[in-house]
Amino acid sequence: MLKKELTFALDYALNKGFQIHPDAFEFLENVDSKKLEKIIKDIVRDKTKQKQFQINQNDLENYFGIKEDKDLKVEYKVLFDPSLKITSGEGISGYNSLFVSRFNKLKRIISDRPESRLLKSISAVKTAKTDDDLYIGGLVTARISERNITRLILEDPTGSFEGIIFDNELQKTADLLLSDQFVMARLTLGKNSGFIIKDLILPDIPDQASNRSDSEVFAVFLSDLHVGSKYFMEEEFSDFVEWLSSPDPVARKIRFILIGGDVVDGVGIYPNQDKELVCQTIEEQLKKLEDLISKIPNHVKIFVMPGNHDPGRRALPQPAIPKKYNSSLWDRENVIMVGNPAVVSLNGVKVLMFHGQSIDDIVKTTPGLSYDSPTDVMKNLLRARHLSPIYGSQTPIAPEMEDLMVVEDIPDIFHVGHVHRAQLDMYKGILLINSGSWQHQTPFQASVGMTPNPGIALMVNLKTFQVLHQNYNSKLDNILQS
Ligand code: D5M
Ligand code: FE
Ligand code: ZN
Repeated sequence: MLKKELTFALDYALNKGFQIHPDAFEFLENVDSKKLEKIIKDIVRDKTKQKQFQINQNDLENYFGIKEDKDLKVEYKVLFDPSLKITSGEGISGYNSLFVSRFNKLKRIISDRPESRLLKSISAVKTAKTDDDLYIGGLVTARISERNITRLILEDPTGSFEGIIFDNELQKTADLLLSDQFVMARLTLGKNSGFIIKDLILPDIPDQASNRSDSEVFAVFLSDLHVGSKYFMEEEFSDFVEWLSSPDPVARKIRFILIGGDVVDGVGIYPNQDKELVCQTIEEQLKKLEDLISKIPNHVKIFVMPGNHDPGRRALPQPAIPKKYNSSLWDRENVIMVGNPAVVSLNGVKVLMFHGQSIDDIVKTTPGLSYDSPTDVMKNLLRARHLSPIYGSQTPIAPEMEDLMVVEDIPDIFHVGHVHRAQLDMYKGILLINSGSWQHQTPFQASVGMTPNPGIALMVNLKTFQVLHQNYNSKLDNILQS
């Protein structure tokens, strides 16, 4: 049966002598019913003036201003996707290869620095007899703070090394080191044959010019929808999707949407999750996601990356959400399924996407970092040039032959989710975005004192890097930290 607002609108037009084309009829069925009366009256008035008495889809697209602007350049490319590279080495030998690969990749990255000419292997340094500075590079196996000193243990493929840090400032730098991250150390031989660490040098991001889009196209950054959870903000998310088809001048320039993981809430992710789900199967959850994003105009490309709630392999790097759970989502022309992490180029702007599971382990072990400021954690990841260094804690890491979590390619935008707090920052010319969430605070989050700021859509002008947002959370007024 037709909604009464739609019946009213159709009767109104018919009484004025209009015909309604079936395409227009279908379009009107999807329009917010509260707005129907005004729309039909406006169009009837305009077309009567033009002495035209048929209403077709074109009229409605003109009215809403959603006719695609063909002049906007839209080019995208998936530059890195682990989905096809995953090999899964087995057990101990797998992890060995992973760490050797990590060491080698990061040594290559740090070799751009002048000091690295002097870099020696740990075994060579151990037998050195010199008063000159020595340089080694290795992965952090331990940092131990005792009274006034910090002991640091590093490992490279030739052996293990222990050095002492006396300097207070350098101890603070050492406190920020993550387990298993790569660092270069400048040392001198101490009087009693031990090594004193004089400086710690991270791979970090060099100064660089970032890429910009030639045309003024916007990309929207979203994550942590948690579709299927009873806390998913379905109404607010639908309002946002509807806004994408509105005459708003920014909405009309949106050509990309990037979803940074936890697209669905999943099944069996935490104890008694079923009591907090409205869709009890992965298939149902993904179908609902598909229904929601099917209302996004076709000229908007949607990149979907998995997080720790999504189906597929849980260990990092994660392949894209497997097609078997929803093949029609995979087959949609404007949907691109990628793994976690992934690098995509949008009109030449490089975006590194990572769900952000490693943040849990990092905030636990690093003084001064917290869930309240995810972009500070993101800066640490960039300095380490690694997305998930800590091995053996909460974040599962697969024994890959190659370490695919090293940040080899320097992005223009670094997009992370997971912590459910939208936040923006800049680091060495890289725009840092934590894209928040579309899930209300869950009982678990309340129990650990986590306050999310959900319901904000962040969007970036890829030409100017200006960031705008749409807020769908009526409870938030001062929402964005940056
Ligand atoms: O994670 C949502 C947020 O909740 C994210 O900031 C991590 C945090 N979280 C999730 N599980 C835990 C545990 N077990 N301890 C502490 N903090 C946690 P999401 O991936 O959406 O569930
Ligand atoms: Fe999440
Ligand atoms: Zn998550």
